[in-house]
Amino acid sequence: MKPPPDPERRRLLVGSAGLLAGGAWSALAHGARAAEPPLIELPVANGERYVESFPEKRPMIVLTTRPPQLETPFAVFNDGLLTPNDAFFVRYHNNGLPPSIDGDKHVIRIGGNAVGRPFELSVAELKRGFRPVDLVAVNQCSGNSRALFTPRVTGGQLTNGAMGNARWVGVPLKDVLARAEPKTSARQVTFNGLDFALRGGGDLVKALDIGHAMDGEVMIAYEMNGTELPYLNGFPVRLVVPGYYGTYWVKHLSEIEVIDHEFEGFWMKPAYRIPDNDCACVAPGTVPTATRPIGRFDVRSFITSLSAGQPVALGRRLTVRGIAFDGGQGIREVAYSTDGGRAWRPATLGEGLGRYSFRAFTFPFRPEQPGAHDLRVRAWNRAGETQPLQPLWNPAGYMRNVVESLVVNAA
Ligand SMILES: Nc1nc2c(c(=O)[nH]1)N[C@H]1C(S)=C(S)[C@@H](COP(=O)(O)O)O[C@H]1N2
Ligand SMILES: [Mo]
Repeated sequence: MKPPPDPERRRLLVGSAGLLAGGAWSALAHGARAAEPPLIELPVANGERYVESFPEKRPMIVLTTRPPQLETPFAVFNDGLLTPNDAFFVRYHNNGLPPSIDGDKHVIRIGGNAVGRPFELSVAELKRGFRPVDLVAVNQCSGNSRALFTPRVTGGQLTNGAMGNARWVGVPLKDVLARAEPKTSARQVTFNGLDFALRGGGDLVKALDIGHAMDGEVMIAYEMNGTELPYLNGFPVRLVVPGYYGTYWVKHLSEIEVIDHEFEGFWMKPAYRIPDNDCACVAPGTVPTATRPIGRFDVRSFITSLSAGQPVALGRRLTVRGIAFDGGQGIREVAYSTDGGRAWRPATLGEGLGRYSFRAFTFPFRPEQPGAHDLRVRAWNRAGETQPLQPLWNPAGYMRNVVESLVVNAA
């Protein structure tokens, strides 16, 4: 159900009526001593993590509390193709979160040296004055699965839960930019949000090439899975860049600039860059000679209905379920192996919600021998791109997509 529209809608992060009234942060904000939250052990070295609720979130795997960085418990991906808002992962770079955000009164400024008519747009005007579009798309952090890199790399030690699939409603960025009358000198468009760097560090500003920004698919979204965006996922508006890593999906969007040059802010250079070669990889432990900004997702697939080490019944037939996705070509095929990658057979593709969505698949599995069974899945997209059988490495720990092995135990 959609909440009724409320023009005075405002979100408070701190305060008695605010989002912090419950959960982990209220204890921090008020200096109270919180009860020890539950711990889980992720299947990586130093994998101990707290599991805590944050505003509008069910218990999530906590990477850091300030800023909040929350990973989705992997079992959620087996519940349905869309990731519920209260389980959607959260990533921030900086400590400074706005204590309150206006809903429909929040303003986005559109300007820069390559527009003819800079203007300001409230969220109410955005919703009223433009034709909405609706798209299901995966948001995935560049560093999703980083904790699985060998040798280990620095950065948030995420397992596989820094991704999610949602139905986004918003306005094509193209239509908003057109109103500002971009000049022929326009080269890039930059995006900034309300969050900020409290002590040092750089405000997160991201850039897209003008052609990409004007492709009609990039969206300023104000709805996620049929309701307003949760505060921690960008309330009241965020950029949705279908098929591209989450770093470009700027939250609490407040400033858009069309510029006549290539933007070189910290979060475009040197951050969020990948080796400038076909595999986006280098020999483990080495540094790339040339880099480019990270772009589209590579192809990935995961088994969701079983977890590592899970006991399965000997001789009983199981239907194993999973999800696959890529950067927007769409998934063409998923293969599976139940013997550690020696024999492969086609899985059955299931429901999909468009070429930017998770795509479901299933395959049958009947363990005939007691003991360990090594299950693997591998997807191909419509361009023939697939997942490597051996892991690729880069120093930032981005874009992991190796065919993973999931070992279950038959008894
Ligand atoms: N304003 C703002 N937007 C941001 C970020 C941020 O730090 N601040 N991080 C980006 C990164 S790196 C990712 S992976 C996505 C994560 O989106 P989510 O927190 O809604 O899951 O937000 C992006 N947008
Ligand atoms: Mo990210």
